[in-house]
Amino acid sequence: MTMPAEKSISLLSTRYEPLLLRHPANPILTSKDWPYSINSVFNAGATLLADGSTLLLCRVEDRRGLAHLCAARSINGVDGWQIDSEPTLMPSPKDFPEEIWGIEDPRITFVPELQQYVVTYTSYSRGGPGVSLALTKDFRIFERYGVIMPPDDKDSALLPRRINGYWALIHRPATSLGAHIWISYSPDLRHWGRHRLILEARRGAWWDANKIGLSPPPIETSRGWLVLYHGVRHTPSGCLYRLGLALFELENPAKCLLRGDSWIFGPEAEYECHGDVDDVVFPCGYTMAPDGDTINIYYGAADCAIALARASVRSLLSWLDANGNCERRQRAQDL
Ligand code: BMA
Repeated sequence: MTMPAEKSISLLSTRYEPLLLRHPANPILTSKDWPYSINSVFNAGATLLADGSTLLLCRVEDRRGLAHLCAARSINGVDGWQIDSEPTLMPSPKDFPEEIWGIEDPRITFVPELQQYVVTYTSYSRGGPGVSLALTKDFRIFERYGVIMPPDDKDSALLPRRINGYWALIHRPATSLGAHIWISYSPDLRHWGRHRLILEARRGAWWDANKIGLSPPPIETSRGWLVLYHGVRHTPSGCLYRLGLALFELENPAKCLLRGDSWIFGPEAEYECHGDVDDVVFPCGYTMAPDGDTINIYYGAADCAIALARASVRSLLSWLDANGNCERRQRAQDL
């Protein structure tokens, strides 16, 4: 018997095409790969080096529960990782007291004007998480600028070029308004101002209610800055971390052009659902493939491992065209 046309249409519309494809080698890095004793490795920043190889700056949690950063390098970005034999960047609470309880969740931006990588990371201070910044040319020697956004703030990344003469930082302060995404500007990477809320967590039953944050650094496309962000759903059995998409104007990244309503990626695989913290996918970095369209998204899985998913920028933009709206922008600008 053939199905009535209407019925088959509604059945079809309940399916969804996965936009991010998990790599079959997942998880690509775990504590077992580490050359020294650790508890777990997750939430890595990512970049391509000058020779085309991939560098991950991994959040490594030691067996005291405190995190440091450690670099892993691979020619193909999937396997054959060369991991630094000791921590690459350790918390330095003597000079930077805000790092007393560790440093976490780095995002890497290569800045052509400076010919350096800018790493923004969470420093875990007595007052809670803050945003710190360091510059490096080689991921061996770092110039630390210290805290650039005081607690409670995290999930930050620098845009790779100035906007109207100013550096722009996306970050996630937690204020009495909730945990939303903001942008701030600076003439010198040290002094920050013109703070503005750019994307608001939704409320109620939404997947991204109450708490959202930037995931990898924004991806510059001809249509705008493509932003993958995480949303946190509080459930009786814990938090669920999933990913959504939004697009911001190229020369005015405070302006949201489109935002998708549904999440596009969430914990489904075993290594995402079970770990030190269950049900977490948490990307902090991506690299662009030579075709200029495929992105490799590196994400922390269940606060225990690093995994890889691939996506096409063109498909992400088409999905936003079909599923995005800019209603929420109005709301954010009202606040
Ligand atoms: C967030 C961050 C991430 C972590 C996630 C799940 O608040 O601290 O580093 O992966 O929680 O625990």
